[in-house]
Amino acid sequence: MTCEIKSEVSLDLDECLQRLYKGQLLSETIIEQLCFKLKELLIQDSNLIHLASPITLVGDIHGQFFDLLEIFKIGGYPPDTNYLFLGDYVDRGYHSIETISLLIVLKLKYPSRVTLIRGNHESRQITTNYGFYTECATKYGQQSKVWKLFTDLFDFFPLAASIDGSLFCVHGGLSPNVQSIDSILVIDRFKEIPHDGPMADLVWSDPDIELLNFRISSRGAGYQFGINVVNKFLHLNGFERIYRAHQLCNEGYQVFWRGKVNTVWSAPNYCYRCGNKASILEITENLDANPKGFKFNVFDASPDSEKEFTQIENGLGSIDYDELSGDYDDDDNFGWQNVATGAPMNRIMKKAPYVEYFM
Ligand SMILES: [Mn+2]
Repeated sequence: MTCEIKSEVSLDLDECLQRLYKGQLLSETIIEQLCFKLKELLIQDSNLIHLASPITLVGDIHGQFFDLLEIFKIGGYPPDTNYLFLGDYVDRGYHSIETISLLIVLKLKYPSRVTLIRGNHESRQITTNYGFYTECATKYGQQSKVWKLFTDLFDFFPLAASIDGSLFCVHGGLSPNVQSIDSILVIDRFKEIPHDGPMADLVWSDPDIELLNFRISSRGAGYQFGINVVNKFLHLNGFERIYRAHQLCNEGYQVFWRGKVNTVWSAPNYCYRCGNKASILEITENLDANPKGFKFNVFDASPDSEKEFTQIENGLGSIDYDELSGDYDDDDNFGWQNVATGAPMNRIMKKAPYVEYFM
C-alpha cells in the first residue's frame, strides 16, 4: 500500500464540517488528506452511478457558497436528504474552495447519500481561465498546491448517473459517440476532460428544441442535440427522461419536449448579477400508492450572497465582516486571509472574468 502514512493521520470529518458550514477554509494538509481519501472511494465507482429515489438533484453552483447553504436550508441537510450534484461546483463565484471543500467532506461523511458527478468546469484548463485557479492562489498563496489537489481529484468524478433505471443524469447532454450507456461505461475517465469525443460531449452538450439531430455546438466543445437523438437514446436504453444542468435558466429550470429533457440550474443571480432564479429538483419515491413525483423547488439568491457582492462591488477589498454587519465572529473571515501565514489579504479577484457566453 502506498497510502499507509497518510491513512495514519486522523481525519476528523465532523470538525471539517463544522468549520466549512461556518464558511472557514481547511488547511492544505487536511485538503490533501480529503482528496486522497475521496480518490480511494471514487476509483471504485463506475462511470455511471446507479441511484434510487427519493433524491434531490442540484445543478450548477459555481462557487456561490452561500447559495449552496440556502439549498440545504430549503432542501434538507445531508444525510436526511439524498443529493445528486450535477457538476460545475467551481469557477465564476467567489467561494469555489468553500463550495468544493464542503461537498467533498459531505461525500466522505455520507458516501451513499451524496453523489458528485463531473461538470465541464471540473477541469484544469477551464479552472485556469474562469476563477478557481486564481481563488486558490489568492486564498492559499502562490506556492500552494491546493488547485492541483482539487483538479487531480476531479479526474475521478463519475460522468453520469441513473435514478431508478429510468432517469439519465449528466452535466451537459448527449453525444453522437454515445448511442447506448455501454459507450459511457468503456470511457477511461481518469484524465483531464478532452477537447472532443464522448467524455467531452457528456459535459459540454446542450439540447436545442429547433433541432432533430446533432449540430456542432457554438460553445467550441460538445454538440447541440434534437428530439430524434433524445427519443433514440431514451428508447435504446430504457430511460424515460434526461436531467442535466449546464445552462442558465431565468426561472431556475427549463423543460424541453414535454419533460423528456430537463435543465436544473442552481446558481441564483448567477455571477451576482444575472437576476435569475435557481432551483433544485426533488424526486419523490415511486410507491404503489403514489407515482414518482418531480418538483422543481425554486429559490432566489441568499441574502448573504447579495450582501457580499455589494461589498465587493463597492471596492471595500479586505473586509472585516464583523465591522460591517456584526453577523460574524472574528474567526469567520470567509477566506480573506492567507491560510499559510494567517495574514489578512486583499482579494486580487475583485471581479470574475465574465464573458458574454455563460459556460
Ligand atoms: Mn457547465
